[in-house]
Amino acid sequence: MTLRGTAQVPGGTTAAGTVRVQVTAPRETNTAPDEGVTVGATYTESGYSAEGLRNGNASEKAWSNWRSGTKNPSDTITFALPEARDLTRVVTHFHRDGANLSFAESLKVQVRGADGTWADASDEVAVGTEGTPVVDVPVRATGPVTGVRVAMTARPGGYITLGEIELRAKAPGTSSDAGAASVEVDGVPVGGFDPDRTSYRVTSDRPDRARVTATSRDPYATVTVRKETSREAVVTVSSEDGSQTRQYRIELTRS
Ligand SMILES: [Ca+2]
Repeated sequence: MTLRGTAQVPGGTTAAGTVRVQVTAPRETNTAPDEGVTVGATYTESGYSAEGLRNGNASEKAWSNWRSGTKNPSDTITFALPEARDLTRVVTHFHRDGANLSFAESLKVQVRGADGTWADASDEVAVGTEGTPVVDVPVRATGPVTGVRVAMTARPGGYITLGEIELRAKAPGTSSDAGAASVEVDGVPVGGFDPDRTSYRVTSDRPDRARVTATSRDPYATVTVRKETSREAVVTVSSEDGSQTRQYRIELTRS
């Protein structure tokens, strides 16, 4: 939908403004690597960094809470998001540190709501010791969140190493709309254009020189115009997600 209004320009003048709102089905992406996301830990072994938990590489030893002597009974990784997001799942990739079972015994996900308060977003989830655990936790949240914590409880006397944490969140989907909004011949919109009708006959003073242009219904779709013959042009609209294409055949006749 398109909303039209008036923008107030500093200095007292106004300008016409247009906002186009496109509603799509959401898709899910990992928001942790996004610009502006920050991550920290309650403790990190020297030489490692929580920052390595959001670099897209799950199979590295990015973060460790090893220390000499008594090990930490628990540690927490905290992400801050630059804007509130609809979080769906948190996926924690542990790292197997040689022969050591360097995994948490259990973990819990907590989220910070738009009001700034932290709340549990999962129960305590057992991590297990088979292979290299990947713990995929669905998030319970009543709305968008601005922060995420993975609170880990260590195995008795053990330490923890991690490769990556994914923050799966809803993101705008891509459109499959391959319709044209209008087709123009020499800048004049084709009369009676209907996005679902794909063949037109248009009169022109000079059909061989007529310039055919088109505008897609979805601004993220791509439009190409090809002159098939001196009297026929084909407009092709390809949807943003690449799944759909539609061709409009414009026959040009002498007026
Ligand atoms: Ca990593």
